[in-house]
Amino acid sequence: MPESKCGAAEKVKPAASPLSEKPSDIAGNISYHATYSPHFSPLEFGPEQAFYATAESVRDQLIQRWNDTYVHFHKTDPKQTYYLSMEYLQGRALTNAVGNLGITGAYAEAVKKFGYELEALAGQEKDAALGNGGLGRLASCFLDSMATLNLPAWGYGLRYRYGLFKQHISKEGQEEIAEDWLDKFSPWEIPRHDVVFPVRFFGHVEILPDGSRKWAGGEVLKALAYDVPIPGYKTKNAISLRLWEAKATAEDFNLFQFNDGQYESSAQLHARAQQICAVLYPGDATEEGKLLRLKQQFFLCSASLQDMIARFKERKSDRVSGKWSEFPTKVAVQLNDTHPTLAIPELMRLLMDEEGLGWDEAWDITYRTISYTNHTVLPEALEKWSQIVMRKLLPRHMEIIEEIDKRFREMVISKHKEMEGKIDSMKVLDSSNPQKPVVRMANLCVVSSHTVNGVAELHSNILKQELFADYVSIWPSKFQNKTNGITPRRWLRFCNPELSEIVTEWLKTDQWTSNLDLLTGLRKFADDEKLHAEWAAAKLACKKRLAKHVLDVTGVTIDPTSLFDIQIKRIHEYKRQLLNILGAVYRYKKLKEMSAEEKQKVTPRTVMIGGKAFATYTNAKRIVKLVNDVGAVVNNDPEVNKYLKVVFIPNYNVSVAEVLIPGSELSQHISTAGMEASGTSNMKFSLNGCVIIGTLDGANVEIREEVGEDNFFLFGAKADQVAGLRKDRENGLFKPDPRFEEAKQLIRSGAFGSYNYEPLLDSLEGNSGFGRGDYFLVGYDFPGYIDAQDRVDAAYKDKKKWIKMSILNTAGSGKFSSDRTIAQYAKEIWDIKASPVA
Ligand code: B1H
Repeated sequence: MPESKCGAAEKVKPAASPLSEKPSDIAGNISYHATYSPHFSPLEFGPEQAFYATAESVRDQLIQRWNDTYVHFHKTDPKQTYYLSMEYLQGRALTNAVGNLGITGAYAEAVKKFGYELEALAGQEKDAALGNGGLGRLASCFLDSMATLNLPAWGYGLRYRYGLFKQHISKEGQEEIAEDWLDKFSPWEIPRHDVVFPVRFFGHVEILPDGSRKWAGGEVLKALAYDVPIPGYKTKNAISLRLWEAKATAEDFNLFQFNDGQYESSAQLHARAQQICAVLYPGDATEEGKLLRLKQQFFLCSASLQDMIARFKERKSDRVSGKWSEFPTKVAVQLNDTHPTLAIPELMRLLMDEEGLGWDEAWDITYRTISYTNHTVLPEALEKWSQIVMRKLLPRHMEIIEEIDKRFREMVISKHKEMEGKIDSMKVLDSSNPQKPVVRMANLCVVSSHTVNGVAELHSNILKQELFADYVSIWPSKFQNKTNGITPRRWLRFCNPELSEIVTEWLKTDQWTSNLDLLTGLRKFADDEKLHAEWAAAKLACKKRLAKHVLDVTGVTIDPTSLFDIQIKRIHEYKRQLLNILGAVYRYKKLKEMSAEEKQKVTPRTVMIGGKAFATYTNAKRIVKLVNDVGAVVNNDPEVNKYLKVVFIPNYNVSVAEVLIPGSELSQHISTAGMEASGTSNMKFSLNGCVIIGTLDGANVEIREEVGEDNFFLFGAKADQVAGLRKDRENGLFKPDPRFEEAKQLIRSGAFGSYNYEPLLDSLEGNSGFGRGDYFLVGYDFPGYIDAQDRVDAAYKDKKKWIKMSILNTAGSGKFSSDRTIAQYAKEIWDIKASPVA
């Protein structure tokens, strides 16, 4: 039971105005919320209660800005972007909100009056984890930049009841537990009982007397909006993340059945509504799972588009012309990957069936409104939906998709005869397997969007040269690159106050927080001894904070003077955590073979690996287990544990990243070249003065260019070699390095326990097929990786050299601000302009 702070609240005077930024008024406002927005017994004012009251007080500040921004956009009626995403990884909001509003100091002082540290209260908050990984976190960084750049832009998503699962590590490996982020309530969301739209599923298409078509029947749920205000940094603008919740109403409740004791059947639609927003990414191994995922996607698209259209009409009254053709001059819709593709047929349906437009006009509007970002070229991640399921769930949309496909094929034949032979791979509907005809969602996006973009130079080139090459001949200017970015507020300013202060002091300005290119100004001090001393002290402080986290969550003590080497990301074979752990196993073996004197020369290292494996991805779970098993042996081996520790960081999420990244010195971004579209944690590490060991993949390529080749440990096959190397392997031309064999052999010998690792190790052997035959080229890249690690060890011994590399990483990170990325989207895709609240 936390210490009761009962009575402390009453000592503080009520606030003069909820918006005062004076610490005493803020304290009054907090005490007001503790009393009048009560969620707990009035006798309690422990850290948790204090967090909620503080958050509600901050929310007052946010709502004022959010209201002002809403009214401002309404009056000025600018073109507005809507970012449609199935995922947002918002993490915690308190520190970010007070930081962006510039009231951190005032709030810190205010909560002190109750005997609390702001940081400790911030630690009470649960992460909003409505996303899986990079794609969801990118969406959240983008919202921060949209608000900061004063852009008229909103995000739309789903309000999942349970976010991404909590990862528990047991003797068996990873276990998944539902993440109850709404366990109490979220202080940041505003339920909008005035914003509700109907969303239909199933049913049939009716042909009306005038020949028009209408979707009818089936079941209709309600979408209820929850608004999460997103404050910009140092601006009065606050935009919205609008999350939809599925609901059934009283009309759907069968009181007769209920009174008859048939409780379950009396509320069937309510149960189905709950399923829609129950979890992010339900398992889709079953047909039911697939159907639910498709329902989720449509639910997001339909509610969001109805909302946009309602807003377009609402603001129309102030415009001279109210024509539908103006819609694309007022609305831009960005699809975050193919997950919200159904926005395309749904916009067509709404325009034709609900608003009475003809096909050509509706198509012109849709095409000019929609743009699509591709985030992956992995074949298994390219969505394909069964035509049979689609027709059952969304009969009218299936008709529209068929018509889009037909018109596309006709267009190719009439205008691009030379491409006729390519139609089969370009068309939207693939019925080549009559048992399993599918809709190819990426093709539907490319055909229906005015712009398609990749997320890093290399990835965008692969899209143009491989995945979408045929379309480039038809639409040469449709394809663009927008290299991803990260918000410098959360990912340096707020998560790493130690380094931020140094940067501000040496640049003599804190403007870098919203103009990250200013970091290049650090380059001229890269050899300055005073800066080196300050830099090293800041890093050490962050490493100590990280060591404390590791001790708290794993019980393992790590040495803050050892080299902190981190790989944190979703566990996936293409990301090659297996290469990392095999490298650690090899290092362990060499240490065991060394004499005491030889060991003295070794660079002590702590290898940390963290990340969640998708619940049904067996090999990824085996990797988690292997890392834990290797750690258990290495960390308890007195002969080596002064020189090597291996730690699995459980339950990696946004707030854990905020502790790990500032404390890192080396970070691993070692995917098979061509497979990681961009990566964004690589940018966060580099920004925090961490040196990268990596392949020429995704955004690594551009990071290396920016920070300088000497400040990046490169190894591995290049993207354009990968196909050839796989072929060589199939032809028996691959000769494994003996060091690679030694590492695998040690695992096979049972040195790390008796768990059956054979299926995992077997994936690295043989010469054929996906999953076997080392598809991800771990064996091929292993020797280059070990050599690069040797270069790391040598460089780390030279403290001066290392700190200089660290400084030059931070100094070269300006390009990777999401402010730059979003400014490019705004200008080159959305055609929207800043609209600051006066
Ligand atoms: C990325 C995904 C993704 N690409 C399917 N694709 C999903 C695919 O739930 N699903 O079905 C969820 C997510 N995520 C990542 O996007 C890329 O792998 C990263 O390289 C990239 O940095 C990130 C943001 O662009």
